[in-house]
Amino acid sequence: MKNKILLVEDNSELLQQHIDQVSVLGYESIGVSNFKELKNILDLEKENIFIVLHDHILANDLESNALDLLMQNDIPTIVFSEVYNENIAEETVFNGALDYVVNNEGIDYTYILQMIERTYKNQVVKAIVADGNKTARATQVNLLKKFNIDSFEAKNTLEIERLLQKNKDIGLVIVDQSLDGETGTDVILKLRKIHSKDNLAIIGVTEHGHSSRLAIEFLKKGANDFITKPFISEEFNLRVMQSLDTLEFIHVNKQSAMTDHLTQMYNKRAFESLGGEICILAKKEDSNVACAMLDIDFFKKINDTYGHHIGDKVLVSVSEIFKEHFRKSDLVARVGGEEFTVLLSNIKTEKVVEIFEEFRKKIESKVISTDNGDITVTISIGLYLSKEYILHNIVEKADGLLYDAKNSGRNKIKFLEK
Ligand code: GH3
Ligand code: MG
Repeated sequence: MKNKILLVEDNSELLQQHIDQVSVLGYESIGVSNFKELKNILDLEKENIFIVLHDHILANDLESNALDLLMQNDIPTIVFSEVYNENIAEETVFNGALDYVVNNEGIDYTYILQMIERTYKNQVVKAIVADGNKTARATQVNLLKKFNIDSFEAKNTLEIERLLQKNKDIGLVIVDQSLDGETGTDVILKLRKIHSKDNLAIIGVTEHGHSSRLAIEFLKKGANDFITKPFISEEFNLRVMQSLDTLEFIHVNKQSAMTDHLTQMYNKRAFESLGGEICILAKKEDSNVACAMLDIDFFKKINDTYGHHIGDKVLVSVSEIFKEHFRKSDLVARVGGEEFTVLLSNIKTEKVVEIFEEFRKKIESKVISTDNGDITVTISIGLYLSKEYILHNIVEKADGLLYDAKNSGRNKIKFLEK
């Protein structure tokens, strides 16, 4: 991913001020103060720059040429100025800048920093522009491109659905009211039956001079937002930014609600939700499901001997072995203090026993270094393989087997296939 910010500023004091401001976001920044330097930097670093901050008032040859050169190179550029001039603002954005930011009491970095963050993250977001009119589609595709968003074009629900199925990184659909044989409101209604508001942002675009009734209909049918034609690109950008920020906020919160803070593994809630999905899919495909309950042996003794913080360190070390040993497609979760669950489907008997036996050995041989000396732990495992698909029941069976493993000496697997 491109990760550098380019600052175009002829005043060295201001340049340093901008560098200090953007450094809080953790991106690397490069400054240029004349046109020659700009050309050299673009030759060397073009592939690494995701945004440019460009001072509007520049003293030397930068003023007339810099923006043109940046636009030729398709690099998202925010022009800022301490003096407001409506004509210049419009002309600058019209000529291809992403935004024109003004503040006559010094530069307001809050908004600029937001734009920088969004433009950076947009590198991994894709969008669909659905409009019956080719020119209108092209205009919006261009606007999104300036904002670092790659987009696809579509004319109806079928095309949108095909694109969504093929490209899981699509986060935004912009739907015009006039499409090929359909209305935008109908399309939104259909899309919302499959794609929820917290997974896919939809912005409805009203027709020229339309009443606010249509905007209301868009929102009622499930659009996250709407925009009224004719719009200026700044408004378009802001609405896109707002929708994507909200989507991301929901995603981060969801992730956090499903994650165990100490180990960053899935928690019990995530296990129940994702485990349920694995069972439904396995049933559909008539695959078997393996469920393992794992519990660290005599963990209480570690806390009692070394203290709770060392116990935590042991849990983190064990979680790292889980992450390294199991595949991304296996569901692994910390479901209790020192208790873990693994769920995998479509697996042969010998293979599943081998996987867990290897894991047991890895835990046993791992030496965990702490301030209080080296620690080793062992783990007991209950493993149940079956064609049963009710999560609660198979977890209970695996739990019973874990109990047997504990009672028959610990540091072992009790396996049952049904
Ligand atoms: P067994 O072999 O029978 O499983 O014995 P055990 O000592 O591992 O099991 P027991 O259930 O008696 O004790 C589990 C301990 O795990 C008690 C609890 O304080 C500790 N524990 C639970 N969650 C955490 C945690 O997040 N951090 C730490 N350090 N300890 C925890
Ligand atoms: Mg235990």
